[in-house]
Amino acid sequence: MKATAKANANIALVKYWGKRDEALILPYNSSMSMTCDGMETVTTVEFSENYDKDTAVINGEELSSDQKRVYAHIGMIRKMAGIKEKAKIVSKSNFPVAAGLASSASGFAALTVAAGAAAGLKLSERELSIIARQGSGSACRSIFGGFVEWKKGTKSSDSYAEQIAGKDHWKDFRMIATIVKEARKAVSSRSGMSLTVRTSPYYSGWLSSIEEDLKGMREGILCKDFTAVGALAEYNALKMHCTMMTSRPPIIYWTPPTVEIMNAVREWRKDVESYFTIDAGPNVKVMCLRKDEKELHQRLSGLEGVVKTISCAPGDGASISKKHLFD
Ligand code: 2P0
Repeated sequence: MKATAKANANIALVKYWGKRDEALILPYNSSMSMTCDGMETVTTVEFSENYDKDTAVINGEELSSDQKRVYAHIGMIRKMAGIKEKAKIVSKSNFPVAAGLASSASGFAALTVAAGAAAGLKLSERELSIIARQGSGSACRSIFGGFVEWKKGTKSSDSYAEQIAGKDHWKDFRMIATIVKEARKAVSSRSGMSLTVRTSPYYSGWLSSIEEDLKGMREGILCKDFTAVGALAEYNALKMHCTMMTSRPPIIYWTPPTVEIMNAVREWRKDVESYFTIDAGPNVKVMCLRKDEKELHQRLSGLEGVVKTISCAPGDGASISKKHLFD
């Protein structure tokens, strides 16, 4: 009753922002993402009668109180499997967590696949996506590799992710995650999106324009039109941030380095085509093609506010691994 799984983070090209059902994590809008090679979480789960309570160690630290939803997720999977044994969970990510780098996506995707297998459940990718979604919305997309769409659905059983194109479809696409100096995270995406839905007068504009973004993004991905995908991803991210900024009280994730990178990317675009996207944090993700990856890495590294860059190609979906994190 022990299994290990790995899953990559994903970065949304059309963002998920707002829940119509907070308990089931059903979103107001569908979203699209790229699963990122090299931003990985590995998780081992063991159910055993030797354990008298659930425990979890994440990146070497005992689970903190704001991560208690990990136990709720394990409880749900235990119930589905009809077992009683308590779980030991050990999880490690190879990138900075809780800095707007989507660790909950890879985290809950890996947890779902590992716990499902450890509990003896035989689950399809679709079922895994539905379960992962209930841990953290964006995790449903990390079950799949390449380019992915999370369809908002009408109820829990039809709100899941599907692959639009595999990772080999567009091998030249790059997402450079840029970690900035002032990497604070003031508001969790969970409470941020709830506040936005309740208080921003622009949220209705976000929703009424989303179908057009999804359609354009799907077409851009399928025909590998970098200009269309980059420009639309940037536009969609700015729209999302405008809805947050117009919440009451406002949610502003940007710090001076965030704006410095945004301005630099727009300037560089004249000779090196690149676009940016930003999630629920100050870090900026820069999109480019493989031929410009080195040059952009150099330029980004030369900026005052940049601490580190992680370059990602389209990556694999979640999978079982044979190497456990504990004996
Ligand atoms: C996304 N984000 O589409 C958007 C863009 C952040 C900004 O999904 O509450 O950690 O666990 O469902 O998935 C981050 O939110 O939120 C996120 P919950 P999640 O990637």
